Amino acid sequence: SVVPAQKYAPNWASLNQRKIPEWFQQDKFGIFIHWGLYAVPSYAPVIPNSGLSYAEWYWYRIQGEPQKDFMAFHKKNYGAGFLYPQFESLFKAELFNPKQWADILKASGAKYVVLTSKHHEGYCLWNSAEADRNWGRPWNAVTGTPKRDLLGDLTSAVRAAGLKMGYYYSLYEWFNPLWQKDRKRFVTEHMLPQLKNLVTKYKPSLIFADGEWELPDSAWHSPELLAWLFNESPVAKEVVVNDRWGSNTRGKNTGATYTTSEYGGGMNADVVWEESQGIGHSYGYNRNEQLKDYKSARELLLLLVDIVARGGNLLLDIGPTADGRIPVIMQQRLTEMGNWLKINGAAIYGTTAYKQPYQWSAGRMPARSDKSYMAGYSVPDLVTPKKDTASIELFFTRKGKDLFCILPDYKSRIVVKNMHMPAGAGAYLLGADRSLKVKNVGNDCEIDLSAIRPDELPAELPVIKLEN
Ligand code: FUL
Repeated sequence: SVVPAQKYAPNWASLNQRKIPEWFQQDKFGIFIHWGLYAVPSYAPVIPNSGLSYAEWYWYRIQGEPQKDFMAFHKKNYGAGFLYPQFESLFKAELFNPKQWADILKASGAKYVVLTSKHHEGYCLWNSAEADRNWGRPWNAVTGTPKRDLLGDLTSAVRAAGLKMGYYYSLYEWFNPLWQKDRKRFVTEHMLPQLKNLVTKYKPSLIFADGEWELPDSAWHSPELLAWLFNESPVAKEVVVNDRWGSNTRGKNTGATYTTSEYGGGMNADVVWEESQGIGHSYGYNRNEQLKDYKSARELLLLLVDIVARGGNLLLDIGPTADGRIPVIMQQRLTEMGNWLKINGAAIYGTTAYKQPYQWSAGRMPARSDKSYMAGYSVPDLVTPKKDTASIELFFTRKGKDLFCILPDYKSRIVVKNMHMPAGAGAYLLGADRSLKVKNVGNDCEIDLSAIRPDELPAELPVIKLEN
């Protein structure tokens, strides 16, 4: 019998020969879902740009490294003797309707979904031989209180809506008894077979590994696991993986893996990358957040546009509730984003960053960092809000020879400095069947929007397509 040649060997030099499947960079926009037992207390202090505001870390904050806000909240509402695993019986997902979720996810304009199959707490949204072992109690949604394969049911609905399905999977589990006793055995007897079960059974298009920092990649057997994934697994062709495979892998091994930034931290726009963050300051649902803590639809669109203009993807997170709902305000945000994308999606999907020295036909484009090319607008740099307030006045994305200019605000006349429109090129407003007047003036190019009143604009953040 003929044994098929193994394309990739279990080492990074070989694994990095595999290029990231194209769909990932084309799709641009995904929805992250953090759902687990932490949805029951769903509490964290609201501290922008701090991991302390992550509600999904609740267990660790009361038991791993106790933190005062979490401790006080827990004691007051559940009692000091109430143990985190007792939340399991309160995680019922009784209103969970996968079709409703899929409709909302689809309406956002996102093309892929990434669900927490298992976060650091170890509780799984699907069942496997490994799930309950060592815990001495049901520790997954099928044998536990929901009595339902939450992951499987959502996967089917998401796929039926035409979106790709991927999973977040934490390599380690804070308090798994086997992890605490014998890490080597945890890796070989628990983590590896469990992740293989997830892949084989549900065939994800993407794996967002996490919780990798406790051990180096060799101790996790990550190169072997990825070789299996890329050579033999049922998703060998289309699967996309992130960069969290060991304490030594984040931001490295670009080629096989994409780089993950988190609330702006760790961003590197020179590689294939994906930014993730929530609508507020947490991934898991945090009941302690107020409306002012949530980004508006306009801010979320600016975030998306800013990231895509730098060549990245946005994985926007939502946190469903323990009873199985996507909070209505989150539904509203996602729907508004989708409404904008219906009109302006051409400027997002399948585009690349505009990068110097790119020549737009005979024209010249200004550098992304040149803040002088258009005057008048100032929007906060949403990816790194702490660092600076960049005055980004016009975002560019590119598709083939066409350029898209995304305007944070309406202006009757736009001057793009140091750019010339080539003869025969046209300018159009997306969503409105009108071409715009453009002329070259000196070194610059002027686009005239005065024939369109602001109230006639097809969308907030209007997009001008410069078509060659
Ligand atoms: C981090 C985790 O610790 C957070 O809880 C969250 O899941 C984020 C996407 O990754 O490393």
